[in-house]
Parts: sequence; structure tokens; C-alpha cells
Amino acid sequence: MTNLDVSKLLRNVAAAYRIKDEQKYRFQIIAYDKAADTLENSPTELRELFKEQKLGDLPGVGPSIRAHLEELLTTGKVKHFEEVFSSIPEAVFTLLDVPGFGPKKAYRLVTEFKLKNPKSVVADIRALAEQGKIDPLDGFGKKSQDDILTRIEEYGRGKTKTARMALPYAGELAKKMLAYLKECPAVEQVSPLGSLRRRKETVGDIDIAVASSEPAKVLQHFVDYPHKERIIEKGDHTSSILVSSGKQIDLMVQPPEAFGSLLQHFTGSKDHNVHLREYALSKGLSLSEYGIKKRGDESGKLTHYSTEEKFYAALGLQWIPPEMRENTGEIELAKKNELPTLLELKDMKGDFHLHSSYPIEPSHDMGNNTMEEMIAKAKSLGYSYLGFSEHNPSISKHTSLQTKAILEKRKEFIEQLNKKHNKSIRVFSLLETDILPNGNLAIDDDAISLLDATIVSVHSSFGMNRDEMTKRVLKGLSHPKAKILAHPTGRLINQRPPYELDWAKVFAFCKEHHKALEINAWPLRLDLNDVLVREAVKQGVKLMIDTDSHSLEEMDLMEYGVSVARRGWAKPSDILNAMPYNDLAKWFSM
Ligand code: DGT
Ligand code: CA
Ligand code: CA
Ligand code: ZN
Repeated sequence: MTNLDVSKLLRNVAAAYRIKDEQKYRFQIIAYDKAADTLENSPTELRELFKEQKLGDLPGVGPSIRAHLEELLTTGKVKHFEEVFSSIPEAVFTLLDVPGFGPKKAYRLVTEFKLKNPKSVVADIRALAEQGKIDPLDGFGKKSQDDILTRIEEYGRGKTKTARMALPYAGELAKKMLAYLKECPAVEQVSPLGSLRRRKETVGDIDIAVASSEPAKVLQHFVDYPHKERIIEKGDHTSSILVSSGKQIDLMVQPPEAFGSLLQHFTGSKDHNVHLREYALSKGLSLSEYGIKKRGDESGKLTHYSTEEKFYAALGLQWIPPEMRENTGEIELAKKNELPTLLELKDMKGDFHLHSSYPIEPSHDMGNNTMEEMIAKAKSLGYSYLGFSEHNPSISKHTSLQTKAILEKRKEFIEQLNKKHNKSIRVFSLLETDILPNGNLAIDDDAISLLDATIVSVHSSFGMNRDEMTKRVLKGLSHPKAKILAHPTGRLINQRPPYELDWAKVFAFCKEHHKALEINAWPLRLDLNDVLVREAVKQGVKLMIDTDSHSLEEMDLMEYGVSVARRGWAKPSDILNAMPYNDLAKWFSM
């Protein structure tokens, strides 16, 4: 069972409660929908979390749903869910995948027409609509009947209701498919395409390219994928299937000699391709996924390109990294051979937003691993430094003196660690300090003065307006020890919108006072986002990419922050934790 399967099950429970009594079960409905959201976006498989007894780490999953999940993973079913589902025909849940069908509408139609078969229910409803039998029903009518036909037609073309996938999730689905494709002897080369290759923060559907001289064999192998839900279409060079609760995978096949043009064409973005085509036309050339032709010479010679480098070179352009292909000036720079050298994962030299299990008695969640364990992991990643940023000691549970005592002890502890590791890796003593609604930091100056520096962030009162929030954040950042604003917009992808800030003011402030903005690599945060990173880079504001890890495995999520940085055109010199230790230590003391 994948996370998406489980998430769908939880959505079905919420739907069943809606059908039963929306008012009576309103809290359950919210809880189940929230848990489903969490699972849909979690980069770690539920089964893994369960094995490591970490189901408690899933945000938004309370104890009762957690107990049900444990039962599910142990026995394969949940008694409580079966009771909830017992009075509802299975066909209702099939219909819920179709755009425009909510639980009540699906239930009404299924029971009204006694549609028992989940396999044929979509076709049954279409037939009923075509025969005009839905129009006369109470609460429906002609317009609603026409709408049902349109929605079912869209569904047939592969459109489903599910939200865009978080990047690691799409990456996982694609990885499985790439491995499966490589089992086919006719497959010579494979690569992701589309938004996945451009490393966008969310992915609508997954696109994959294959180089092969025997496309028919490859396409057959593809549609035989054992985990598919259904085939949307199968053609001569392309096919589409649905997997894992309605996620679409498109496959494109070309012979190896045309693989470069195929990659280029379907990596997009659409805007990049449109502009590239205009540029090619101005040179008398016309582009396609097969190659390049002289314009107006339709029967003339088509030149193939086996690699993208050759394709771009034929247009007189530098090869453009996929993350930059959004038509925001990259083609002009490529013409002049002036594309920036983007940051790479291997440039990263440390991670500063790490929550260890050090007993700091925090206001929010603690990490799962000791500082020593996290240091060992940092070494294995090749880092030369790291910083611990547990949440500040809870202010409601401690007096100022107690907080100071805790931080004094921690300071000594970190000093010991530094002695022990004797410059093989450097440990910074940081903290993640809350910026209170009035802009003050959560703990007193004499406690903060014990730190090398502090990360500051907003964890409460998200509803403030732009001016209030800007004032709050800048006041927090103005403390001399406050050096980094963590997850600067507070958004959670698909779950919570960002709060607004006056970015012109924030950038100017950071530049003048040597403050950095974080790119939080946690896949549901990824803020600063790509667009704001680009602006920060233009203005010369320094950035820091951190994983916000609460456990060792999460330290591997750095690559997602690096993707955001690349999409924002960041170079190594824009990123503080890509700098050598001495430069960084200097920056901290500025
Ligand atoms: P997504 O899936 O919404 O996250 O975004 P993309 O960029 O992956 O878009 P998608 O899957 O519709 O198409 C993949 C890329 O292929 C897109 O960036 C532009 C390119 N492309 C070139 N020709 C076509 C075409 O005829 N249809 C579509 N849909 N895409 C095309
Ligand atoms: Ca796509
Ligand atoms: Ca697609
Ligand atoms: Zn944190």
C-alpha cells in the first residue's frame, strides 16, 4: 500500500461521514481530510515510518487515526472503517474520482439507479445522462446532466481531482517507472521530462522519455505496468496511464538519434518552447520533437539531434539547465553565452536548521536524534560545518533564569563537541527562536547572547496583514544575534497559504544588515520559493538552504532546497552554506 492508496482510503472515510451526517461528524471529516493531505504529501512511505515507530511524526494525524493506521499496516484492514463503509455501495467511491462528483451526489445517483457495479458505474451514469434520465431527478436538471457528461468525458481523458504532487512524491513514482522501463530490452535511454525534470515544487503529471528503435515494444511494456490503474491512451510514439489513485504518467518514445529533440520538446516549459520557436523562426528554422527543419521547406530534410546540447547548439545557444527553462530571460543569456553557473548539491558544505534531541524543553517539536548522530550524518554528507537550531525553551514553562541555565549547559555541551571533533567538522550553537506577534524574540537577550547566532521564525498568528507581518518580522530580525529568517513565508504546499510580506522592504533590510533568508528544503515548505529567490539573488541578498531536519534521513532532503535555488538562478556565491568555513564564520560575526 502506497501513501496515496492510504490517503485515498482516508478520504473515503471522510466521504462516508459526509454521506451519513455532515453536521454530526464534522470533526471527524476535518480530521480524516487533514490526515489524507498529510499522507499525500509525505516524502516518507507510511510503511517505513511504521517500521521505525514514527507514525507519531506525521503532522495532522491524531492518536485515533494513528491507531487505525497501525491496524491497517498490521492486519491489512481496519474494522472501524469497514463499519463506516458498511451502508454505502462500493460504486459510490469509484465515482468520487470523477471531477464534479462529491460524496452526496455520487451516493444519490448510485442509490437512485441501484448501480451496484463499481467497474461500470462511470459508464452507467454516462448512459443514464445520455438517455436524459438524470435531468428529471429532484435537484438535478438539464444543466447538471450536461455537466455530468462533460466531466465524465474529461475523466476519460485522464483528468482526475487529485492535487498536484509534491516533488519528492513525483520523483518516487517516476523512479519506480524508470526502473521498470529499464527491464525492457528495447529501452536504450530513459529520462524524466516536464515539470519533474525542471524540478518545479509541485508536479501535475509525470512525463518520461525513452530512446528506442522499437517503440511498439516499449509502449506495450509501458501499458503492461503491473501497478497501473488504467490506460488512458496508447499510440505509436506516446502513451498515458494512470497509477496510484489517479496520478498520470505520459511516455514519449523516439529513436536514439532523435532523443535530444524529444527531451528538449517535452521538458518545456511551454513558455520556454514558445519563445524558442519564435527565436528559431527568426533564423528561418522550425522546431519539433523530431528535430529541426528549414522553414517553408515542409518536405525538406529534417536534422535529428541525439542530445540536447547539440539541439541548442544548432540554434546557436548554450545548453540551458532545465530549471531555468521558464522563459524569464534564459534564451537571451544563452545567446550571449552568459548563463550563470548554477549551484549544485555538491557545493553544499553544511546545514544550519537541525533539530536534535538535546533536552532543551522546547516550545515546539524536538528532533529524534542526538547531536552526535547528526554530526556523523553531516560528515557522511561531506559537510565541513553544521548548526543546531532546536526550538527555544518553552516560555510558558520556564522563567528567564531557567532558560538561561538550559542554554548555558547546551553551550558547554556544544563546546565539548567542537573540542572532540577538533576542526574535522565545526558545530555552531544556534537556536530557532520564535518571533512573537509583537516582533520581540521569545527569549531574553542574556539567553540569546549565549548563542553564536539564532535563526528566527514565525510559528503563530499567521493571520496578520502584510504591513503588520513585515513590521513583526523585521523587528525580530533586527536583533544583532538574529541572522537568518527561516521558512520566510510560512506556507505549507497544498495545506496553508503563505503570509504576505513587503518583499522590497525585507530584501533591502537583509542586504543592509547582513541577514539571510532561508530556503527551507522540507518538501512541503520550499520557501523562499523560486520566484522570490530569483529576486533576492538579483538584489544581492544572501540565502541559506536548510533541511529543518528532525531526524537523520531528513538531512538528505537538501537536494529539494538546491532545486529551488537553481530555479531562482542562484550561484554558489549566493548561498552562505556553500561558502568555506572561514568566510561563513566571518559572516556570522558581522
Ligand atoms: P505539469 O505536468 O502541470 O506539472 O507541467 P508540465 O510542464 O510537465 O506540462 P505537461 O505535462 O503538460 O507537458 C510537458 C511539457 O511538454 C510541457 O512543459 C511543454 C511540452 N510540450 C510540448 N508540446 C506539447 C504538447 O503538444 N502538449 C503538451 N501538453 N505539452 C507539450
Ligand atoms: Ca507533466
Ligand atoms: Ca504530461
Ligand atoms: Zn525548525
